[in-house]
Amino acid sequence: MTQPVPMTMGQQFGRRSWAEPWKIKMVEPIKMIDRAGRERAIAAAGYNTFLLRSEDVYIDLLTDSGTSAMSDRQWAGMMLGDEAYAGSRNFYHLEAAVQNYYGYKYLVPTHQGRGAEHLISRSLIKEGDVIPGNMYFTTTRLHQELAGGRFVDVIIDEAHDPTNMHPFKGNVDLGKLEDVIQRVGAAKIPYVSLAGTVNMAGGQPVSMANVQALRELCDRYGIRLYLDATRMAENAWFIQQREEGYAGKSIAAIVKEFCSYTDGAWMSAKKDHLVNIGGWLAMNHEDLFEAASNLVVVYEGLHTYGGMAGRDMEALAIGIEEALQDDHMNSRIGQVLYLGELLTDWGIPIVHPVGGHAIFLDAKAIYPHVPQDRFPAQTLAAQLYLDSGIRAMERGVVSAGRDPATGDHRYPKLELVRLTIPRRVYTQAHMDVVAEAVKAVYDERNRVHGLEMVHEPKYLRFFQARFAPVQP
Ligand code: P71
Repeated sequence: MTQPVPMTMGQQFGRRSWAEPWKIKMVEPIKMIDRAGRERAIAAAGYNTFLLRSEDVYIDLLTDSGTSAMSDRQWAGMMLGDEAYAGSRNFYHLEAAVQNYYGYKYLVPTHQGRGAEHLISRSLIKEGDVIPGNMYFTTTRLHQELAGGRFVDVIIDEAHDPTNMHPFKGNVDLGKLEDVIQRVGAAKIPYVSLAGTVNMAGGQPVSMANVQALRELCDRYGIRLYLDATRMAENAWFIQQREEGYAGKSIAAIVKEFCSYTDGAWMSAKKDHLVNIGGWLAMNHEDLFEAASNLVVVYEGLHTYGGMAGRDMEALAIGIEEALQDDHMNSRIGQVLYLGELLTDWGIPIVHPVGGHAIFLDAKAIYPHVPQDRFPAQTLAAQLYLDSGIRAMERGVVSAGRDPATGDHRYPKLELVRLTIPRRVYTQAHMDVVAEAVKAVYDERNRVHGLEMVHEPKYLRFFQARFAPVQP
């Protein structure tokens, strides 16, 4: 009798296995608390994974934001912090890294992404303005609204369909954009807000052809184009893999070309750039630089640190360089794809194609019997924690918030739970444990009935809202 030959994961999926371009030098212990403890913890957190204590979490897939592992070079850089109040040498290193890899002329540092969103929104948006963009992001849209603007979604329709296999579901629908311009007039549009690998659509990329066409359209109407570059390096990987003519180009070259079609960018460096804190706003126009580098001293700190310590800026400058290496990006997104392949093989409904930073579980498809005002995604995230101490994030009706005009819930088409993979932190074995947990929760799907919201804060409610289980 012949025994089955053991197969590596690569062999099982009909390809050669890949491995991370690093080895582990320091570890942080984690543990799973028992079922009774998990039941107590999630109830105490009001069934909101943002309100759990991290100590009670086993594998933390809440976010890839600020949760990356820094390299030995970055930690060495932390020791080289020049903590002068003004003109720190680490600022000039950071400025050079942004100029070199992203190609923008001027840099304004900020403590994280939303600091930069605040500065660009306050600098450019006037009461009554309209900001078109490729799907909202929570903090981006809130800052646009707080500055007096209104966000209008101009992403292609395919982005709202979790099963559509379009390779660039982050693309702007140029027809929708032109309609908005014609309806409100170019004078009311301070800029188009373009995001790389669109977070709320499932980490879906924008093609080079789309940004080129967008540039032309914006030029025709004299409108500026600013980029949310938070996960632009990941976007570049998809262009390299999927777009004709880019297979032989490096991630760094693709990022630089993409940014050359835009007028500037804001950045949450806590993602692509492999640091635990940091952000920036960069631009080519001097008027925005003037306005933002003045406002930054009011809200963040002096224009040569913007809320970061010197050591943070040094780790960030080094992180930029590491983030744009092809072998890093292959293993980063390779790990996300690995988890996606397992779940797909097991018939679990997720957003396709798999995006750059996370797997998005389709809560509407998993819990078709839970109406959207019973918060299917919030419910699924709580169930996953109960099963195995894995922390995920709701990205559905709770995140979408209320319409400021009508006060009703905004009901997004996508009702998702995000399993976000931190960079360089977890192993393939962790991904196996996650896949098995998702499968266990999926198999029990008919036993849950949803949640009701019992406390709702005014701003960004998903962070602090509290829920209670509903009975059938
Ligand atoms: C993520 C985050 C962090 C977050 C923010 C809000 C709700 C839940 C979690 C932050 C982003 C982002 C994009 C595309 C700007 C920010 C803000 N994402 N643009 O995905 O994804 O940056 O957090 O550094 O202020 O978990 P900031």
